[in-house]
Amino acid sequence: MKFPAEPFKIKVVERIQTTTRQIRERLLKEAGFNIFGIPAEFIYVDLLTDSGTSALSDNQWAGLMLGDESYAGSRNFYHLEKTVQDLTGYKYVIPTHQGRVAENLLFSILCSPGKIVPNNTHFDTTRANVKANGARALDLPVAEALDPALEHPFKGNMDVVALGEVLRKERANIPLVACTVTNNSAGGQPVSMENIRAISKLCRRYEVPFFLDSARYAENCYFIRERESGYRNKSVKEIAREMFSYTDGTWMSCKKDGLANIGGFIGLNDEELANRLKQKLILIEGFPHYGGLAGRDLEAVARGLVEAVDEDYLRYRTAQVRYLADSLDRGGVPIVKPAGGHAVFIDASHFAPHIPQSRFPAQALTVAFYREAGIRSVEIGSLMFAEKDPETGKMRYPGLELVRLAIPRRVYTTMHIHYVAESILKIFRKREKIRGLRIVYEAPILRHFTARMEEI
Ligand code: PLI
Repeated sequence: MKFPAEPFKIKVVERIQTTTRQIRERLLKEAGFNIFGIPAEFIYVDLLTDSGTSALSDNQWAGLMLGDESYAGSRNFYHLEKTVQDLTGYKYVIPTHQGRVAENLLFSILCSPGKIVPNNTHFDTTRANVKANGARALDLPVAEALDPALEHPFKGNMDVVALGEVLRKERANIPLVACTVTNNSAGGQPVSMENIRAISKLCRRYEVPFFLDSARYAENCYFIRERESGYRNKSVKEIAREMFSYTDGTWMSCKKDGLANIGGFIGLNDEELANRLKQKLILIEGFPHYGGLAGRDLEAVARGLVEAVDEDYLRYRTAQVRYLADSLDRGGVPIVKPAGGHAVFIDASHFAPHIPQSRFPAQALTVAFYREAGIRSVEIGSLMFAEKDPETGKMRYPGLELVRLAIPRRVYTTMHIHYVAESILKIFRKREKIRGLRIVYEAPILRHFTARMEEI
């Protein structure tokens, strides 16, 4: 087994209950076949997200006890500020309670109708926040990203030729260029330093600010070290400093590579923009020394950010994800290759080719995984992304129909991961029995969270 043992031992455990198939059937019906509606206590292995689901270390728990809940000037804020400055090199650090608030703040200041925000691939809340401020979210992934079976070290890259074209034609309408590391919506794939440098060069030439969506930057930097020439002897921290040095700012959901259950921040060098962000922050989140977080949470984030660049941790982390990917791949399950940093993505169009995109094949797999094995996963396909073309009225379907098995950090053991692999292989062997779905209720935005469906 190519699997480094966990570089930690377990000090506290949380019981998880097993359920019968009968209970799971009932819960699926009650939830309208939407996995977001299943109470977590009835889930055996929860791979819905790696966001906010990390296990804290003893060091972080100790930090929680040192929370300074002062409204202004909390020592935990200064600790967080110094930690972020040290890891990123940015001058200004603005805490927010999670990533999407950082997006909301930034885009409500920089975006307006007619503007365009290019990104390698926008995450769903990023896209929604760009749109909510009247602008257009433009995805520019490299062509390799759209071929799930293709092995390529940096499938998260942005198409810089396309970016150059857009900047040349639309410069006046582009308030910022973003790049998501790792590229969550395109399989958790990393972006190379070479690509980041090329994006930066273009942004500097056209004088457009360049921001990273750095939710999983530590995993991205670890992949750079492993896969890109010239980085083998550099520390993840050094790689991160170089990566951030090519940009003007970042927003980060610290619920991923901050190893925290809540938290986020914006880091940047532009003093005037930082001041505008802080004014808006006071309106929607709170004073700039806590940004919607308790002092104890600021401390957990500050400590988690440092633990997340530990190389023993990152080696185990990426190997655990790869172990699941390899186990599925060996059994013939079609997955996005290579394994991502935080998740394994199953290619539902090939897993269940008998279900057309209009009947949500990836969502149907999430139902099957829960029904058969109590595993919760998430759809990243038509339920999340299909939309009506405003001109033709026809449905536009996404290029990929994926199911994400996102692995929480430091939570599940090798045996849990093995259970997941074995269960999915079993379902794969009788895949023709999986049924498509039809929507009976949907909300106007971000419908996948609350849609209700029935089986066809
Ligand atoms: O969940 P938030 O609001 O802390 O962060 C939003 C967010 C921004 N960017 C990226 C790349 C994300 O992956 C992201 C949140 N991701 C979630 C919730 C996920 O399950 O992947």
